[in-house]
Amino acid sequence: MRRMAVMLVCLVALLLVVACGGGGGAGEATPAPAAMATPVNGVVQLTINDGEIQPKKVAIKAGEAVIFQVTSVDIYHTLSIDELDINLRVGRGKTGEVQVKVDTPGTYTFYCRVTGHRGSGLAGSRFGEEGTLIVE
Ligand SMILES: [Cu+2]
Repeated sequence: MRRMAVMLVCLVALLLVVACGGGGGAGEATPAPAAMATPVNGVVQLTINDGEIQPKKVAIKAGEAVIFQVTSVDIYHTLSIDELDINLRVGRGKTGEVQVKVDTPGTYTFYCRVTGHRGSGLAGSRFGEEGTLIVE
């Protein structure tokens, strides 16, 4: 019985460690749907593949210069942010970079400009290459 209690304490301790672990990491361990990506050493990594941009939510600080590193996996894609005049084209299998610096806090949309990739809105479309950039 005492052994059982010790095991229980260990289990609770383990759960606490796991629960507190997902802090400012790169977010590889916990695939939480609403996970917000933030720059790591000034760099945000994005991957565009098969109709999707990952991650879909990125948060940066106003006035902070951040490098967006964009990898296109299957075919060529773009990372476009209309309000910021950003339009980076990245070839298939390549990684491109663009500096993003936004002085005005707000919500911006990044997407792929290739025809049809952003999403047609049709039911069943697998394309939805867009995401949200939050500047705070
Ligand atoms: Cu695309």
